[in-house]
Amino acid sequence: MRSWPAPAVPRLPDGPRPDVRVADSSSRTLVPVPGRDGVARLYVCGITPYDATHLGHAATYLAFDTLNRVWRDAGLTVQYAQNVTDIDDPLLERAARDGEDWTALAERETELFREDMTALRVLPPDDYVGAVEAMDDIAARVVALRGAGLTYDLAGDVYFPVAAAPTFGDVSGLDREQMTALFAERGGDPARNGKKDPLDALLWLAARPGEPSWDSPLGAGRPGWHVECAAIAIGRLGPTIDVQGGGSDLLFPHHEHSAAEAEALTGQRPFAQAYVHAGMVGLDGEKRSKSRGNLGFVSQLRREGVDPGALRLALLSAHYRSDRAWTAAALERGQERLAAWVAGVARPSGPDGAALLAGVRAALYEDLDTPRALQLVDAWVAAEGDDPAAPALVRDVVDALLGVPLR
Ligand code: 5CA
Ligand code: ZN
Repeated sequence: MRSWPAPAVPRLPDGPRPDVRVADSSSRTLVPVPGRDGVARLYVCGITPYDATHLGHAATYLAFDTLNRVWRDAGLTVQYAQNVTDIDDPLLERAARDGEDWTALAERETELFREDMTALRVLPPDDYVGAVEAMDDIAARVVALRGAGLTYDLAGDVYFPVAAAPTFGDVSGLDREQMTALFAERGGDPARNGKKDPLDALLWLAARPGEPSWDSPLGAGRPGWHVECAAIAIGRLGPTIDVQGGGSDLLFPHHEHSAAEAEALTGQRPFAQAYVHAGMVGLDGEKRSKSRGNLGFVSQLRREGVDPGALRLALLSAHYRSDRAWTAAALERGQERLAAWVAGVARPSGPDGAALLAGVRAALYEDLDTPRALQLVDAWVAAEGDDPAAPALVRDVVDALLGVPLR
């Protein structure tokens, strides 16, 4: 698929740089993600294109954009792949509800997402891959699993048995009861008769009347959700990656199952060095819900004339891992901040710019502490100083690491 245009990223001067570390949901520790051979491999789960881009989506993609910018600043080459779940039940359900063709819905929402990401200056993935365009590859992976004896058939559908994954549960660290509850909530089918284990997940869904399907050696049908991401990640980034990213709603079953299926396919473990999860953004009072449809959309705020830089600062003002409410006050604070920072870098001189850069690096390299980075820039703006090179440097720091142009 077409990705979106890359914004320019200023190169920052050398200086002290700690190791990049991120919170890994699997080990529940901060782990260094320095990449191998100077390459950092990043897979971030993309949208299901029927309600893009709400502010929760935006917050999650900004978190991984910060990681991408930090890695580049650290001198690593980043290989970044992202999918688009452009065929799945929720998309078909929304299209049916609105009497719209599902392909038209998916194309329109994907295009809107590209426009929103461009406006927010999110660095584009190198590989932006739709499930539909990857169909043959995904089917081939399911065929490979079947050839290895790691699947079973149920009334024409193909399942991945969790019994084939010796470390199933290690990504999320959840117990069986918790897994079973979440599986039912998040698209699984624990109660289906004939499954060997309630937690087994669909790899291939045989064609249903009235639903789209694709021919394959498995018969006509379409892929399960988890193997879509496993196949695209392996196909584009190789057998193991540095970071598997997404919102915390993807921890189980999605990332648990896609890791198990990827490991079954490649024989290499762990699939990802770190499983990194952004917190859920909701409306006041319903923090933990996905709040689909009523959370507000990036495109709507853009239409209202909100500066995308202010929106970015508002979304980065909380730590990416915290579940949080979106409020009008956060946006106002982002707008005030942007104005103050623009004025701050327009001064003929300011406090020590190299010290600010070192501080921002230290904050962001340690689990993407954007609230701390924002406070450091606030403090720099609020203080006086006689470093004539500082305003231009701080402008570049904010542009390169926080993605906000100050002009
Ligand atoms: N297509 C799948 C992933 S393969 C999917 O979850 N799509 S999505 O459109 O529902 O979500 C896209 C991304 O936004 C996912 O990483 C998801 O975890 C994240 N996300 C969804 N809702 C929120 C929210 N309210 N707050 C933060 N992140 C969210
Ligand atoms: Zn995914």
